[in-house]
Amino acid sequence: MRELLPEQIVFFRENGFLILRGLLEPEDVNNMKEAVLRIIDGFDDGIRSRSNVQRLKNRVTVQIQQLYQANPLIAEFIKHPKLGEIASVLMNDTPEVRLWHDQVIYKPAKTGGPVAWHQDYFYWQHTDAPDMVTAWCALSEVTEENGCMYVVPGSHRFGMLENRYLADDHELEYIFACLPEEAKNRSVKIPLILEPGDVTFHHPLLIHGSYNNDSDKDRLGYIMHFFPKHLRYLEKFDTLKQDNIKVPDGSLIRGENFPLVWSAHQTN
Ligand SMILES: O=C(O)CCC(=O)C(=O)O
Repeated sequence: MRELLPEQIVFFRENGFLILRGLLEPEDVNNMKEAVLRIIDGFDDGIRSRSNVQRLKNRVTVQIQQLYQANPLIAEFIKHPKLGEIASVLMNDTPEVRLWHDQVIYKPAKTGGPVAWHQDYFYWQHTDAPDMVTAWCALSEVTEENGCMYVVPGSHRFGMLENRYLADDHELEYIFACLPEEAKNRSVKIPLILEPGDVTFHHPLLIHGSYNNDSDKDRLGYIMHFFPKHLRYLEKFDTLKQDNIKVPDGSLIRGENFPLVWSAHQTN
C-alpha cells in the first residue's frame, strides 16, 4: 500500500477517522476551489440538490450535492487515484470504489451555521452495511473559529444511535444520552483543524458535527462519500425515496448515479 502506513490503518480502525496532511497538491486545491465557488455562486447548471440550511437565525450552511455532474473538472477530481486507493484500503481493500454522492459544505465568514451531530449511516440505511468511507477535503483553512468538524473518536464502534441527530441546541450531551452506558465515560469531542490540501477520512458510524463560523474567514470543504463493491440496496429501508437508485431490491448498487472512481484492476 503506497499511500497509507500500517499504523494509520490501525488508527482509522480504532478511532473511525484519519487526517492525512497535504494529500492534495496546491494546484488541485486551487482548481477545485475555483470550480466549487463557481457552483456556489450559481454559474454552473445541472445541480440536482442545493440547499441553504438555516437552522439558527441569521446562520446559513450552504450544502450542494452532485457537483461532479455539473463541472468537468470536478468529474475528473472524483477519480483522484490517491483518494480512491486510500478509500479502498479503509473499506477493507475493496477492489472497486464508487461514489455514493459528493457535496460541498460552505460556511461563509460571520454567518456560517452548524452541521448537527449525526452519523452518516442514518441517511444510508437503505444499504446493507455501514461499510462506506467519507473523504473530507479542505479547500480553505479550517479552524475552530470558522466552524471545523468535530468528531468523537471511537464512536463508530458504538453502533447506530437511536436518535438521528440533535437538531437545534447542538449540544453533544444530548447525543451522549443515546450512547451505550460503557461508552458514555469515554466520549470526548476533538476538532479537526486543517490546512488547504489536508484530507480527513471518516467511518459512516462516527459521531460528528460542526459549529458556527464566527470568524472573518470562509470555511470550504469538498466531500466525497465512497462505497465498496459489495454494497447492496435494501428497498424496505429507503424511506427518503431519493429515486437515484435504479437497481432492484437486494442488488449491488450500480448505475450512472454511482460512478466507479477507482478499481484495483486499473492501477495494478
Ligand atoms: O462539514 C461539516 O461540518 C460536516 C460534514 C459531514 O457531516 C460529513 O462530511 O459527513
